[in-house]
Amino acid sequence: MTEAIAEQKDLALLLDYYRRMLELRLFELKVQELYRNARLPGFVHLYVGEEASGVGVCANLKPEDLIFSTHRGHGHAIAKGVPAKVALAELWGKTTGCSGGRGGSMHMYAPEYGFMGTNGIVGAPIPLATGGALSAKLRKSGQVVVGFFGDGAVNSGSFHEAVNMGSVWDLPIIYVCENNLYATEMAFSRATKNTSVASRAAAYGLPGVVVDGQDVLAVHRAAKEAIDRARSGGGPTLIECKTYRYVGHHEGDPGTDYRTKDEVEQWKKNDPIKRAAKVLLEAGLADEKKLKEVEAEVVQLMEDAVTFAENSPEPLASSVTDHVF
Ligand SMILES: Cc1ncc(C[n+]2csc(CCOP(=O)(O)OP(=O)(O)O)c2C)c(N)n1
Ligand SMILES: [Mg+2]
Repeated sequence: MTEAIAEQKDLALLLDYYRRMLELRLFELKVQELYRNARLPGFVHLYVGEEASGVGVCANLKPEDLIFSTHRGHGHAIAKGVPAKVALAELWGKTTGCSGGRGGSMHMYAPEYGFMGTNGIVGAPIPLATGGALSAKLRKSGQVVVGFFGDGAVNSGSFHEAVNMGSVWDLPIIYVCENNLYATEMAFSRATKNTSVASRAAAYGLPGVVVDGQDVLAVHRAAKEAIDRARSGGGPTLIECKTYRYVGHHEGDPGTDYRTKDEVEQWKKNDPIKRAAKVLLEAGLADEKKLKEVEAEVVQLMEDAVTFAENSPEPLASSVTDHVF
């Protein structure tokens, strides 16, 4: 295939990716609003700004493929196919949530969508995903597995141990580091001397790829290549998505003490959703009217999700010992 044809093929995906990224964005902004108005319980870390990573990776997976996620995982869940209303009901502690309202933000599971859970423990998704990939290989299931994690996880032993095992066993796995430059208030450049996550792949003999995490088609291309290789028995890849969170580490952190306003504004100028819109308009693949229509549909989807989740029942008190071993 010539490069021009490949580019046209990718562009044809962009309107769908634009919509998916908007779903992730508007879901999180709705969660923020509900949380700030004390309507939603719990503790949340939002994915605002990082949507191109989850969408560009997950859009290349099959429903039966598996992903393992982090504490910042609502976007991953929705990108893998968990309906927004089911994810929101989970945050709200309702029985209609994907984990019956018992998991909340950081223990949210939906295996029926190949979503193998958010995790409160930094670094945990890396060995968990490696185990999932070993299982897929032993079962000859044809599944590909993705483990998402942040820059804060790559100096933990779990990263080095699990990536080495994934490599030595040629597992069908993609390790996706969402490098948003900070782990809580700790800049990555303060926490580590080698700030290239992708370069660490060399230590374990697997390909390491760095990608502009604010460009959904760039993420898509890197992910597709890695996923195709993993599925055909070619082993794992480490992908480093360079990205940024616009919001604080969690709702409650203003996110202003350890980074400058200017830095945040610079990243916002490179917004993945705005960039996709610009490309769509320039390529004549959508006009302003079409983009507004898509946005209105997604806004409605979120309103419906709130109605669904808020009106769903709470678990019965008599069910308190269910699922307890
Ligand atoms: C093992 C462990 N250590 C510390 C924490 C506290 N903690 C929660 S999130 C976080 C930062 C994670 O940063 P990163 O992996 O870069 O993900 P990001 O929040 O940037 O998406 C820390 C230190 C934890 N949850 N688990
Ligand atoms: Mg980080």
